[in-house]
Order: sequence, then C-alpha cells, then structure tokens
Amino acid sequence: MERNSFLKLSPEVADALKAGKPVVALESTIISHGMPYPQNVETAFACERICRENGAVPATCAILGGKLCAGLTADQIDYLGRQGSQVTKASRRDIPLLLARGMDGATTVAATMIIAHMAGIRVFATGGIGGVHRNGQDTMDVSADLDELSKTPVCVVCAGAKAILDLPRTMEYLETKGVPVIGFGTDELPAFYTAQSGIPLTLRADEPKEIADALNAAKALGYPGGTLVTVPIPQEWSMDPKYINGIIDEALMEADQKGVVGKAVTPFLLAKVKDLTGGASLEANIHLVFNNVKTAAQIAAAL
Ligand code: PSU
Ligand code: MN
Repeated sequence: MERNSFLKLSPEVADALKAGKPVVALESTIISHGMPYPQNVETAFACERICRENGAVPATCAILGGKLCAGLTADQIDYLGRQGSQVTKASRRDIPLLLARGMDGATTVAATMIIAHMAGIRVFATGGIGGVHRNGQDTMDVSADLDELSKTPVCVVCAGAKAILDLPRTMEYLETKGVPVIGFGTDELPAFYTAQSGIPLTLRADEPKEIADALNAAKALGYPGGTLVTVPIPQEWSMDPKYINGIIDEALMEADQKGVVGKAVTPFLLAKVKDLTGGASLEANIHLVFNNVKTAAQIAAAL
C-alpha cells in the first residue's frame, strides 16, 4: 500500500498489519497530560504488555519530529511521560502545523483515530473520551473527539465518559452524529470511575465477536464514522458514585474560579480529582484502562 510520507510505522506494527495480525492503537495524551510521571509511563508499558498477552500488537501513537507515529520505542514513551504537559496536546486541528514544523505532540483520541485510520488500524483503546463539557451549551466547549467519531472509521474502546462532562448532552451529540455507542455487557453508559451513570444505552453487545461483526458490517456499508464501545470499570475498582461526584463538583468549582478554559480543562480536572481523592482516582483510572486494552485486543482478534 502507498503510505503517506508523514506516517511512520514501527517495524513491528508494519509487519503485523502486512500479515493481517490484530493490532490495537493506544493514545499518548493520556501519558503526557492524563497521568503524573512515573505512573503514566508504567501504565503505558503495562498497556502494551496486556495487549500482547491478549493476542494483539500494541501501536502507541504520537507525533514525533513532525511524523505521525504508530508504534513507539520504550525511550519515546518515556520521553512523552517525562515531558508531561510540556509537550503539545495535539488534537485534529493541531496536526498540520506540528508536522510542518517538525515538532512533537501527544495525541488525543481524535488525533490518534486519524493516525490509526491512516495506518489501517481498526481498534483503539483508551480510558475516557472527551465530550460536551458542562455548560457546553453556552461555552460551546465540545471535544473534537466527538466529531472525529462521526467521520473516521475506528472503533474506540473506552470506559464511557467522566462526570466532569455533561454526559446526557454528550450522548445526544453522538446520537445526532450517528455514532453507535455500544455498552459492553451493560445497558447503561459507564461513567469512567463508576460502572453506572443512570443513562440508558440502546445498543449492547456481550461478546467481542459481536462488536467485530458490527465493525465489519459498518465497513461493508462504507459508513464514514467510527464506533464507540463503552466498557464498565471492573467492579473491584469502581468508586462510590456519591463520593467521586462530590469530588468532581469541587474540582469543577476550582477550575471555574481559576478561569481554566479550553484544552487545559480536562488535564486540570484530572489532576485535581487525583489530589482530592488521595490518588484513589488514579488507581481506578489505571485499572479501567487495562480492562479496556484487554477488551480492545479481543475485538481486534475477532475481526
Ligand atoms: N479523559 C481522560 N483522560 C484523558 C483524556 C480524556 O480521562 O487523558 C484526554 C484524551 O486524550 C481525550 C482528550 O481525547 O483528553 C480530550 O480533550 P479535549 O476535551 O480538549 O478534546
Ligand atoms: Mn475543549
């Protein structure tokens, strides 16, 4: 296949794709902006290991030296983890200028979907997606992740979205855009730290194979968009909804008082929630990501 000159696959990822082996994309904003060092790097390595244990080749994605990279070395992952918020958080809009300038960027869900699709990777695992922020109806702060899901055919496996967002409006937006949101073994939208949100889902699948079949059907129809698979956090890591929602409210109030806006909002809230929970939210976050990676590898293997 003719490859874009901006796309750089690791030898392992290139070989796996050529051989038709299962491959799972992983994002890098979660490494640089989503978790503190060194847990971020340890989590990224563990995700790659879990992916392999479940029969798929991991392709951690990022922008490095002006190239869209799928499949990073351990040194590259460590670099992104140490850089933290010093590296650009790169979503769809940021890609062209970063490439033109030969710069680095940690890719969000939207940007990772773009790289995955260019590379020919159909399944991608992360923690949570961006969405409609609270008061988004006034601020118009709606993550580019949602529109990406409507136009790029990649399956994103996540633990739902966090209550730092307006979950009902996030679901309405995805419905309008025609994005299938499938509950994996659940009839309810998972809310990241908690398995339940009280928001019903109309689509449910209980086996990775069902999702793989749906992805193949969407492909056969030439659907332009992606699929969002929402996996509840494992029971043993699920947090008490009242407790975590109280903490989230506190973090939101502080973000408001400090005037945090735009792309800084999600990283600020994540760090604040981690501090206010004494690190318990980070533990939950790490374990839900592991569970998503496992599910994504099983879906990729069933394709
Ligand atoms: N939610 C998390 N952790 C994260 C993110 C979201 O629990 O690290 C990151 C993801 O990379 C996601 C991005 O794509 O934040 C969304 O940012 P924004 O709302 O600025 O589009
Ligand atoms: Mn935003």
